[in-house]
Amino acid sequence: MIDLREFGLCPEKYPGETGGIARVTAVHKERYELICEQGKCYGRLKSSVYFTAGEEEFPTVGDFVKISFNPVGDSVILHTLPRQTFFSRRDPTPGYPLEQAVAANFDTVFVVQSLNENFNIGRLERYLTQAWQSGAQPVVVLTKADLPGDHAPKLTEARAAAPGVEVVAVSAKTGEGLDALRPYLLPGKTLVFLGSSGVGKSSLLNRLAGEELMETGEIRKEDGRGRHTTTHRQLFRLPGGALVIDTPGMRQLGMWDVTGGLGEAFPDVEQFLGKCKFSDCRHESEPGCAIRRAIAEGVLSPERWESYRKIHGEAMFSGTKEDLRRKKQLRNKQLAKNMRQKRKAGL
Ligand SMILES: Nc1nc2c(ncn2[C@@H]2O[C@H](COP(=O)(O)OP(=O)(O)OP(=O)(O)O)[C@@H](O)[C@H]2O)c(=O)[nH]1
Ligand SMILES: [Mg+2]
Repeated sequence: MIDLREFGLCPEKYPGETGGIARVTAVHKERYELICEQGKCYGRLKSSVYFTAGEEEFPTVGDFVKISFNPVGDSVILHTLPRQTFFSRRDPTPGYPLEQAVAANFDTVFVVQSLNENFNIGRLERYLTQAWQSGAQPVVVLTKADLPGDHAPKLTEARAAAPGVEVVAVSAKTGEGLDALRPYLLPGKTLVFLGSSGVGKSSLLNRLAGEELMETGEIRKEDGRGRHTTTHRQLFRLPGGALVIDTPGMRQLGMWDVTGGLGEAFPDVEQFLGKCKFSDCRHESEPGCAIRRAIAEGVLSPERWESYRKIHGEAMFSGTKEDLRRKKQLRNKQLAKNMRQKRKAGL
């Protein structure tokens, strides 16, 4: 029997749930890889719960789910247990502007960028906003520290863009800096790696694991971009007992409602909000604008204000609960229909 606490389950967070719990370790199209008390198994969603009723959250990697275990075939996933933390983006399915959970139930988010052409403060700020929104603690991990050049200015820039967040430079190649990550790699704790393709997420995972758990791929010579080597999300248990979720570098990172995350990612900006003379101040040329004053007095960086404004403008604010519920039902029904059609066509 496997003790799911070794896979991050905190039973006290799910009072009243006795047995039949599994953790999602990987998501394939319609099939989920799970770890449960009996060991590794596969599961499929119970259609009447997930599609017909259409309100249940689709499981994502890291989720805890209730299952009906089947020792000879696929188990049935009955219910997604409430998430403690989750990282979400806008569902890229055309026509369904909904929230999509990318990973769930992690303690720490490693926001990964590499110390080459990939390094980009705007992207870092976006990832950090989403990481804070997830409810977990972000850490900025700058990879490829072995590459030639002086990385100090990039570290300084990253620290300025990540108030209250630890910024570490590491190399999966030489092992440099990895000790700084140890405090996050504790038994039963889950971390998720997020960052663009080619930054070295899977390489870092392999280095920490001491074996080739995930395939890695060369980046393009022309622009340093990755080739989307990792194609699915997967949770691994490291030899020391920490759990790591590796994700594919995501092309579009559409932002869902990040109201809370913005406040935590931009405490330097937020401290001046709500202090203007007019409550509907647009922070343009209105008199008594606290933001403009802070910038003029040099206590707020204009770049940080600009980033905040941009991210705020991009985020999707979720509308009413009723509106969302309806959209979700519609989408789930449409998905169920697509799946039936594919099955009929033998795809
Ligand atoms: N010099 C150097 N190269 C590295 C390091 N880490 C990764 N790389 C290289 O960067 C390339 C991409 O690494 P991956 O680990 O596949 O990147 P990834 O972030 O998992 O990319 P996706 O799976 O596409 O999202 C490979 O050629 C690696 O060898 C490092 O610390 N130093
Ligand atoms: Mg990868």
